[in-house]
Amino acid sequence: GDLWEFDPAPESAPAHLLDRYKLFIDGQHVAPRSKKYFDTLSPRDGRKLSEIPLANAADVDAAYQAAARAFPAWSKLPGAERGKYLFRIARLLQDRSREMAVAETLDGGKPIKEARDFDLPMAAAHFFYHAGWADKLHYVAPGCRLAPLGVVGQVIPWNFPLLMLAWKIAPALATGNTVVLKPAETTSITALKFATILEQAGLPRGVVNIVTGAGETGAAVVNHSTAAKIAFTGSTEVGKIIQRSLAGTSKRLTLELGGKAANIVMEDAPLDQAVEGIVNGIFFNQGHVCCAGSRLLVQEGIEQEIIHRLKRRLATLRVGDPLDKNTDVGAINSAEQLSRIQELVQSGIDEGAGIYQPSCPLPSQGFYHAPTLFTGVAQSHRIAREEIFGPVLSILTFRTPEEAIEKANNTCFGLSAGIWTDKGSKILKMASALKAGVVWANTYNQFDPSSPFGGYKQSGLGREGGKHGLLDYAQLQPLATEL
Ligand code: TXE
Repeated sequence: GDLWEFDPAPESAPAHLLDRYKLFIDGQHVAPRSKKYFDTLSPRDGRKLSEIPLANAADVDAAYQAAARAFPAWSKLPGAERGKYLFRIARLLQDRSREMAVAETLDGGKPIKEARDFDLPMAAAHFFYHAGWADKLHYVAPGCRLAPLGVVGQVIPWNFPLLMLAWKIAPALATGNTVVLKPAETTSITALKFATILEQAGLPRGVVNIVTGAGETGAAVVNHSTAAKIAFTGSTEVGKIIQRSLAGTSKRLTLELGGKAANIVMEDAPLDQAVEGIVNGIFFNQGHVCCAGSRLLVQEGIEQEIIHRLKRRLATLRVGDPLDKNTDVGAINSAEQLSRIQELVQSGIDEGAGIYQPSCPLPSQGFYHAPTLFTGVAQSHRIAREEIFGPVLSILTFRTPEEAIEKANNTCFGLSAGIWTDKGSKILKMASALKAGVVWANTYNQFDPSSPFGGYKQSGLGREGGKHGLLDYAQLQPLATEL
């Protein structure tokens, strides 16, 4: 039947989601050597969905050995041949997008319309884009050869499981590396289903290996001696642990960590557009977004008007079952994440900010949080400083553009920012003063595989996407010029 019409009752979840999954090592679906599994729950109702292998050090070692065996042949393939595999993977993601979107939503809690209209098309777009680079690497750095690094270890988070996988795997393969990837423990299903796409694409065995588990498995991936590079997306806390553990090794490292983006609204901003952008900026994917516009900086004269409009708009958001096509704000990814959000919301109340939540009934089963606005927030409040990673917006004010910049930059993070104004000249001036890897003007959460994404300060190291992202997966060797 049509999966978009799929009956959300858990008993009717497609049988393939209820499987006990296997690791994907050396082109085979294998039971873990650890013989251990853990349950993955669906955040929409808190019920068990599947059993996921808990890979131990021996499993991770087998994955690295397979990737190392696959490396010589894969790295020597002509770029055009590698590109063909990436094109095939991209097309297979399109062919299987319904199945993958439903799995993403069931396993992770995001609204099905976002999985369908954002995650799946963007994941495919990343493979298409990098397929195009595979035979054009000589254009990335003219006069140089881009030599692959070897086996790369990749650890990804749970907010965009398949898309983060695409961000990691596509550039690694385009540049001729082989991969050991670990998805996040609450969202492993689409990565393991993706393994079947690799099989369908006929990717040579061992080129991509997928191991599942939690932090300990992640640490085994990061610290394996075969890894030439580690690419990590996740919390700043774990990013720092990884940075420390790699000190003194020659492994390359790229990190994409947390954020606390300022979304700046000037008095002359087009307000209808700005309100939509603010809502999208913080409630997209329940706010589980590293570049979420979680600090709203509003110019004083329009503060009350913006708050009034936001309250009205929040009341129209449909919060609930992520499998419902009309849902705007779905389920929080896990019980742990829900309690982290609740703790920070409580701190906002305790520290004296004003709280507003629309009256929306939340499902009694599963993990849900109402869209939340905090007004009268001071820069010292935890809700203005810490990443909440949930549907919670903190509103602060400023008087002058200079003050806006100062407040926007007053954070240990620097991943993204937004500016809303009628004046193009203000955009350019302010954007160049913002210490953020991405600055959106009169829009928010716009992504493209050709744009390098990454952070200033504690938001990370290196860039992903675009030509610059490729450089983080390669050694530059100057070509000998003819005498
Ligand atoms: O992240 P972790 P968590 C932020 C967000 C969120 C907080 C905690 O603020 O509330 O982090 O989320 C693996 N060595 N972000 O605890 O632990 C882990 O198994 C190697 C922002 O879920 O960083 C998972 O695969 N790997 C972020 C991945 O790291 C380890 C996205 C991320 O999990 C490890 C996610 C270790 N020692 C959370 N410990 C973003 N930048 O988008 C854990 N992992």
